[in-house]
Amino acid sequence: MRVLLLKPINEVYYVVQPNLGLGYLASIIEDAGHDVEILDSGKKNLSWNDFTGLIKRNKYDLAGIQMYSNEIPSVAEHIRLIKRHSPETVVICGGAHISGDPRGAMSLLKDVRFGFAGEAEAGMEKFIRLQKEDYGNPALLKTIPNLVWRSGGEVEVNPGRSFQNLDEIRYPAWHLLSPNIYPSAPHGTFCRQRPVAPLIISRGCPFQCAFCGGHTITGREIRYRSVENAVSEIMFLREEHGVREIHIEDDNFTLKKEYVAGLCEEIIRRVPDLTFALPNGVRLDTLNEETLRLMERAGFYSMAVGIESGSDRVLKLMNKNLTRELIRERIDLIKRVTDINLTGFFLIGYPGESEQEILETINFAKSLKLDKASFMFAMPLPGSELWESYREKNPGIDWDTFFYYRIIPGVSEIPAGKLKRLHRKAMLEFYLRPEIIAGLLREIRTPEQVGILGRRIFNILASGRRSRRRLRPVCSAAGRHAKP
Ligand code: B12
Ligand code: SF4
Repeated sequence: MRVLLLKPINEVYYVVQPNLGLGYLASIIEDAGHDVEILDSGKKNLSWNDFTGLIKRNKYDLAGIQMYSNEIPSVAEHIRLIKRHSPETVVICGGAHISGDPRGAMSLLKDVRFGFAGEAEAGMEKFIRLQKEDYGNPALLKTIPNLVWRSGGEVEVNPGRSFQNLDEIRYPAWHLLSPNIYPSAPHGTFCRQRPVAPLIISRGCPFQCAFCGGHTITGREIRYRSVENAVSEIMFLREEHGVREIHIEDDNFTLKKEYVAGLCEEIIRRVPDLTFALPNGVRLDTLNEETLRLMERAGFYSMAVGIESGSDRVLKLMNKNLTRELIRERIDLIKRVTDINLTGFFLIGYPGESEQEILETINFAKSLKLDKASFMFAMPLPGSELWESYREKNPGIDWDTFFYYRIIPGVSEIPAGKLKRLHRKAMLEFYLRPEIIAGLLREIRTPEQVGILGRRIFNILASGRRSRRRLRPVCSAAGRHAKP
């Protein structure tokens, strides 16, 4: 079979980095003897015409599309084009959105034949070995873990199975991801060395933050790869792809201090020349002095931390299990024992949060020893606790708004105009301080990064003022992992 794995077209690509999810699946599909192409629309800056030409030319047997919630309108357009120009291609979807709302996703996208909810490696190993005639065989389809499929007028969601032993999963197909030709502004502002590769070392998180949808993909139980398996992949990336920096994208990488210590020791011993960052955010309550010192020795120079709010009441509402006191104490610790560059993640416009509490968050952010801050509007991500209450009250959802600088109607009780002004205030007051600007300037290492910083400053100044553009949705890669 000829298989296309696609990261869809978006209007804006803020972070463009090798796509691990598609890479893992490509390895499995190649292993089963098929031809796979990974098409990262952001990296290729693909136009709709380019995409149409490609599917007309290649007539793929299978097109697998990764789907974040904000990408639904774009995914729908891709599917429309596939069905028009290559009707025989079977379309299959996976990723964050369908993991959080499998039935809703299938009813929105009628031409999607199959989907995968959650980690798809175990299911894909079986699915990819089916013959086309098996696609109509319910007895067979039922046996495929995590498969979402249509049976009569219903959508079936098979029970999930994820690998308990992550070492059993083959490395992503790095030869199709080519980290060495990705831009130098990956997730987490600037890199210190290039090329950069993202890496997943653990999957899952046992916490239950009410705004988080991660568990619908990776579950609530944390599983780590063995130190040997992780370090071997890092060495492979260095030797085969020239990678100099690793960005760990796990949900809760620092949860197990003994693991982190073991990994750092091994990194110091075997790959002392690489640098590491944690752009996706770690929990402050998992960090202690010993781990921090060791991480810095191993080359960790930048990390993001989930803070979310400056109000203990709102932190409770979010089920974050952190307090202002602990947050301040750990940030002081990080800055006292290391020079690690720190980004704080904050959410504003949380349901039940007052204007006064947002102001407390802004003041709190400014009072902490942070180098950067990201203020995101609360999103009821499918599968999160927030989502459950939101969807009951808001049946017609505008998916386009599930994006970091957009306000999703009906989430906050504060009027949208006021919320935008508060967001702008947060960005301006945090960033327009001499010590923060000086810190950003110190991070610059290449002329290219000057341009990136310029664009980001523009984003800060324009924050909350952007117009909404429709159909061709915007994608960014800020996130829980946002940047200015
Ligand atoms: C790293 C990361 C990013 C990175 C890289 C994303 C990427 N495209 O590779 C960046 C910074 C770009 C990013 C951006 C955003 N992210 Co993000 N991100 C993550 C994170 C932490 C890990 C993702 C990852 O690489 N996992 C490792 C790989 C192996 O897993 P995977 O990609 O999920 O793929 C597996 C399955 O999903 C499935 N699968 C994936 N694609 C496909 C395709 C097919 C055809 C099939 C069959 C299966 C399949 O199989 C794969 C193997 O098991 C997750 C948290 C999480 N627990 O998942 C949040 C998460 C996915 N992100 C989230 C959000 C909110 C965002 C943003 C919307 C943030 C924003 N504020 O604007 C943007 C949207 C970007 C976009 N539209 O592309 C939310 C969910 C979003 C949602 N429902 O849409 C999550 C769950 C975080 C959370 N706290 O809730 N993100
Ligand atoms: S936000 Fe972070 S700590 Fe909270 S549940 Fe999600 S991954 Fe876990």
